Amino acid sequence: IASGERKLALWNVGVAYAAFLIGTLAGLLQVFIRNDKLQLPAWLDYYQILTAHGVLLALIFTTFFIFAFFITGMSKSLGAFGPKVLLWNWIGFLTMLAGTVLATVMIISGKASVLYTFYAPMMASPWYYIGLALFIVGSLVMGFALVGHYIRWRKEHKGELSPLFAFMTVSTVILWAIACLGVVATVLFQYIPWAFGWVDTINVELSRTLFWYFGHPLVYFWLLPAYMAWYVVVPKILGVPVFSDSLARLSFVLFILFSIPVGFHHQLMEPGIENFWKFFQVILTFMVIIPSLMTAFSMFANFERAGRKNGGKGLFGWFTKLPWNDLRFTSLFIAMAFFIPGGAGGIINASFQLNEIVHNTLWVVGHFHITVGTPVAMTFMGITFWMVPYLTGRKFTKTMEKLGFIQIGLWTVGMLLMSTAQHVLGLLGAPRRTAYSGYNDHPAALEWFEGIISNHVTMAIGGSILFLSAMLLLYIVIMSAFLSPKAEEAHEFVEFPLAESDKAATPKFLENWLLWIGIAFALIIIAYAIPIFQMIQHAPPGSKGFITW
Ligand code: HAS
Repeated sequence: IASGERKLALWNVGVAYAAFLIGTLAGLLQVFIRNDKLQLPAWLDYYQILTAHGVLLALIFTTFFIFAFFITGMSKSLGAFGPKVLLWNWIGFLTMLAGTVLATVMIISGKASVLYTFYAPMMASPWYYIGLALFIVGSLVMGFALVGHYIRWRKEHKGELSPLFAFMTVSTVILWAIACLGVVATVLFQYIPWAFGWVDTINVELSRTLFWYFGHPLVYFWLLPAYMAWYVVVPKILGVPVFSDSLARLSFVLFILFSIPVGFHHQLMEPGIENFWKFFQVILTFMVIIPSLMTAFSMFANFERAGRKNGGKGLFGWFTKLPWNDLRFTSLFIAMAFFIPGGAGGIINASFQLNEIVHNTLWVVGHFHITVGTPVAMTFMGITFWMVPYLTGRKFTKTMEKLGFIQIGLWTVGMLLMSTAQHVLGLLGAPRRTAYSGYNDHPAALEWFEGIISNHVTMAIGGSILFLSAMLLLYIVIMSAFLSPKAEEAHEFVEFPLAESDKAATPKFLENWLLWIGIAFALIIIAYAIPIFQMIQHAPPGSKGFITW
C-alpha cells in the first residue's frame, strides 16, 4: 500500500480508537449509575455521559474506522490513489475531525446532553448541530473521493465489473449519501435556525421523521463494512473463493433499495403518522431482512465448503475443521453468531404490534448491543488485528494473538451478560434512557431488579468486563501501531486477506448504479411523500413554511 493511503488510513484508525477510549469509559460509568453505585459530581450528569457514549462509539468510532477500512481496501483492490483522490480524502477527514472535536467539546461541557438521536424539543447548543453537520459533510467528501477513485478505474477497464471490495464500498457510499439527505435537511433547516433562536418553534414530528429516514440506513452503514469483511475476508482465511459473486452484489444492491424507506419502524408508537404508512414501511422492513438472510446462507456455505475441504465428514463434521485457532476467523465468527439473536430481535422490533412491548425499554438497548455493539464492533476488532500491522509493517506477535483471544473472549462474556440482562429487564418494562430510579419504591417496579439475569448488577458486571476487554484492545492497537517489532522477513509481514471472486457469471446490470438509485428514490417517494406532506399540512396554526411551525 502506498504511503499516502497508509498515513490517511492510520489517522482514521487513530481517531476511531481515541473515540473508542472515551466512549467505552462513558459506558462503564453508565452501568454503575444505573446500578445506583455511582454518584456523579455536579458538573457531570447521566445524559451527558449517555450522549458521549452513543455519539463517540456509534457515530465517531464506527465512521472513522469504516473509512480506514475503505481506504485500505480500495487502494489494495483498485491500485494507488491519484493526488486528487488523496487530497479530497484529507479534506474530508479534516472536516470530519473538526466536526467531531466541536461536537465532543459541546457534549463534555454539558451543552449538548440530547443523546445521539437529538430528538426535539430537547435543544443543544447550535454548535453541536454545526459539529454534526461538519462531520456528515466530511464523511460525504471522503466517500465521494473514493467513488472518484472507482470511476477512474472503470474508465480504464471499460466493460469490466469492478472488484467485489470496490463494488461494495461504492454501494455503501451510495446508501450513506442518500441517507444523509434526511439528517442534513433537518439539521440545516430545522435545528440550526431553531437553536440559534432565528425561529421560535420546530415541527417535532417532521424532525423525528427526517432523523429516522437517516437513522435506519445509518445502522446499515455500520453493518455493510462488516458484511464486506464477511464476504471477502472470511473466505480468504478459510482458503475458499467467494461463494457467489452475484449473490454478494445482489445483497448489497437490496440494501440500497430497502434500507431507507423503513424509518417509520422506529416511530411505530408515535401519533401523527397514519397506520397505513407505518404498516407499509413495516412490509419494506421485512424486505430489508432478505439480504441478511442471503448473507447468512453464503456464510454457512463458506464454512461447509472449507470444513469439507479440510477433511470434515458427515452432516456437521466440517464444523470442527474450521480454523478456530486463527484469531482473524474466530473473532468474525463470534461476531456473526451474535447477529443471529441480534437479527431475530430486530424482526421482533419491526413486527408492529410487538413493538408496543419493547419500544422505549431496555430491550432496545440490548438489541443494539448485539447488532452494532458486537457483530459490527467485533468484526472491526477482527479487522484491526490484521489491518493495523498491515498498515504499519509491524509484526503481529504470538503474544498479541493470545491477548487478542482473551480480548474477544472477554467481550463475548461481557456482552452476553449485559445484553441478556438488558433484554430481560426490557421485557419486564424497565425503561431506556433513564438513570437508575427507585421508582418511588413501587413494589412491582422493584421486582424487576430481583432476578439473576434481570438485575442491574448483572448488567454492571457485564459492562465492567467489556471495559476490561476494550482496554486490552487499545493495548493491542498501540502495540501494532508503535511498539511491536518491524517485520523484516517476507513471512513476518501481515497480509490483507482478500478472497478471489469469480465474476464470470455475474450479470452486468448489477453494476448499473443509476438503475438502483432510481428505484431507491421511487421507493422513498412512495413511502414518505404523503406522510411528510401530511405532517406539514397538519402542523399547528402559525405555520411559516417548510422550516418551522
Ligand atoms: Fe435494529 C432499533 C429493527 C438490524 C441497530 N436498531 C435499533 C437501534 C439501533 C439498532 C442502534 O423495527 C436503536 C435506535 C434508537 O436509539 O432508538 N434492526 C431491525 C431489523 C433489523 C435490524 C428488522 N439494528 C440492526 C442492525 C443494527 C441495528 C444491523 C446495527 C448495526 N431496530 C429495529 C427496530 C428498532 C431498532 C424496529 C426500533 C425499536 C424501537 O421501538 O425503538 C434487521 O436488519 C435484522 C436482520 C438480520 C438477520 C440476521 C442474519 C444473520 C446473520 C448471521 C449469520 C451467522 C452465521 C454464524 C453464519 C435476519 C447474517 C453461524 C453461527 C452459529 C453459532 C450457528
